[in-house]
Amino acid sequence: MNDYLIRGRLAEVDPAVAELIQHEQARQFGKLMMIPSSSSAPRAVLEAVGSVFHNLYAEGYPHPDMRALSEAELLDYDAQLTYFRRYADRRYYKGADYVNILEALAQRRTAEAFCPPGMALGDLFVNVQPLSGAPANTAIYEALVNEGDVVMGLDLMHGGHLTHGSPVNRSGRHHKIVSYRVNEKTERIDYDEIMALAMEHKPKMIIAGYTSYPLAPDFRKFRAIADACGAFLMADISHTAGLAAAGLYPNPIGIADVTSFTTHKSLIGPRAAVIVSTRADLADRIDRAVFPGEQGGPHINAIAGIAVAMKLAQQPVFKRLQQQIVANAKALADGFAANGVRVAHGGTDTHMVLIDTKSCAGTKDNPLMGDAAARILDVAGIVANRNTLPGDKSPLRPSGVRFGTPWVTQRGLVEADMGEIAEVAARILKSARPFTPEQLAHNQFPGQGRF
Ligand code: DSN
Repeated sequence: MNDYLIRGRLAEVDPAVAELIQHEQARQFGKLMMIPSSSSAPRAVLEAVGSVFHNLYAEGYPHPDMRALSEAELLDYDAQLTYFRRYADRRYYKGADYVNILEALAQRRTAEAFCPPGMALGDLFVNVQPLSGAPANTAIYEALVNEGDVVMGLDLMHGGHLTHGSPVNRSGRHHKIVSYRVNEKTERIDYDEIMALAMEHKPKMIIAGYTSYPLAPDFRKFRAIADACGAFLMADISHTAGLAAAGLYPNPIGIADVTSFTTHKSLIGPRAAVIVSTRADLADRIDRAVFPGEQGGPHINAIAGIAVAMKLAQQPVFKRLQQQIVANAKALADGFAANGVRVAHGGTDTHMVLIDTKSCAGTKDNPLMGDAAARILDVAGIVANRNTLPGDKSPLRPSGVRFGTPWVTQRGLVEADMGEIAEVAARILKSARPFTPEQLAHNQFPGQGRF
């Protein structure tokens, strides 16, 4: 049989998809990509993700003894393959000869990148199989709480993630969620309020770490609250894992019972996630909750990408990148404030800035809202996302836009560029005027309709 279907290049086999990829490449290159959960995966990561590891099924885990091996010992193929052929492994499929080495390498490098001072690599139990952040968090619920148990997380509208108890997510449907909120005046987390709420409702798990709250939490204060009410503490640092690995954001590992994070945001790795626990008594529960509880076969190619990303995350150049990401976010926030745009939460400690688009244009009864603002900015070449701010009534009518600096920093932009972006974005948003189709047809501005 002709091997055309196997060996044909994409442009020959499917010119339509090949063209779409080219358009997308041009879009990513031609615009300022400022969605804080996005970054540009290094070529080395993409090579690993696009490798033949993609072709495998390997349900199960590497042998637990491999946790104790150094990178040199893991890469001693004679020793590893001899052991594998003599004793086989815990996988449900044969053929995991190299998968076991790869997964153990990804686990070890993750431990190296995130091991806090005073702990040993062996104290960290790392699971690199979650397909992404939501499945990772769902597995943690599966491991630590039962249906109907009380769980506390930050309200979605104030910066929590869907999986932190939103009623439209299964975390919210299957558990009794008591959301904490930021103080609406300061727009900051209030630990006394959280402690009082926790003592009143006695949650079984408390979640710290956020999706659209730009300030750093104090994980030790959360630990004290969790201890006081007898809860597990789960940290979700999906957004800030790159910053934490570089020492620029508090590292919850060793403080929280369990920490989850995606590897494709500030960590600039593959689309995947990791769960780390420092409690030996929970490690097996978490592994079983990921597989077979939540998932089937892991994406081995993504695990290859994690191994590469965790090596990169330990390089000095990665730390410099993360420092610039944070410096750029602060410059962006300052730039917006200097141009008369209200910066929500009073600024940023991270890679993320939220602005209040109501402060840019419109009236009290018809303000510029986040969706229209994000649409206008996109047309102008600045890609960000609409986002709720404290005080909003519905996630469908958010009054903010969320910006992030990882991708533009990877492209070499610095503080002065952020000032320019803030100035241009402010000017564009402030010149927005509402209109009706009739007014538009007759070029009648300012109008009275919708933005
Ligand atoms: N959807 C991601 C974000 O943009 O923050 C989180 O999962």
